[in-house]
Amino acid sequence: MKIYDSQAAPNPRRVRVFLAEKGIQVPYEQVDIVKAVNRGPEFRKINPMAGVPVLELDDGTHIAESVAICRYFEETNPEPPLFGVGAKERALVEMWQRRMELYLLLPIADSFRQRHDFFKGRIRQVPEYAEAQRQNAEEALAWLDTELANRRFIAGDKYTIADITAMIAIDFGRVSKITIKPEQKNLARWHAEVSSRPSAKA
Ligand SMILES: N[C@@H](CCC(=O)N[C@@H](CS)C(=O)NCC(=O)O)C(=O)O
Repeated sequence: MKIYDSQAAPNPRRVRVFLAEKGIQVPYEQVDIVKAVNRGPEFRKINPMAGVPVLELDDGTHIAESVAICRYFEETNPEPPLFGVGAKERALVEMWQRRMELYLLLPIADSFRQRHDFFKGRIRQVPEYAEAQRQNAEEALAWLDTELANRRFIAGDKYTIADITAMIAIDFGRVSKITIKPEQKNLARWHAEVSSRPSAKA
């Protein structure tokens, strides 16, 4: 088993943080995304969508999509649970995980991808869309600040995959100057807490 990884990118970090929370160690193989090795024909045999991370199982199965990789390890190593326990909690964690993915990580990623030279010639870029998504990301941060007024973590009183997705998204926002505002005190309190966990260094 191994994971195709890239140190500076947010989605591979999501898996590393998740595994650190579970205390699972998996060998990593670095993929040079700066040189676009992930977009070449060899890597596309592993993941036709060209993204990292990818989990390679011992039987040769390749699992891409960081949340799918996390789900695999939630099944093999259920403790501590990071996708919730029981019908209601699992559904709520899924809801918040999807919200963090769709309304926070995606706008933050697009703010970078849709205008930065790194992606020139790799994807179709629409700079106006980058700006629209930057504004959507700023709105999502303001909304999240109000949500976190009433609870400790994103999905409730327990740390979950939703916190990991939100943290890796917000930390990646710095490259597009998307940051927590001084008045967003609930968000800042939450961010300080999740960032102080040893897993955040993964
Ligand atoms: N939805 C995928 C996204 C994968 C993805 O876009 N990975 C980025 C790193 S965060 C990547 O491979 N970037 C390099 C590229 O697109 O060339 C996941 O959750 O794993």
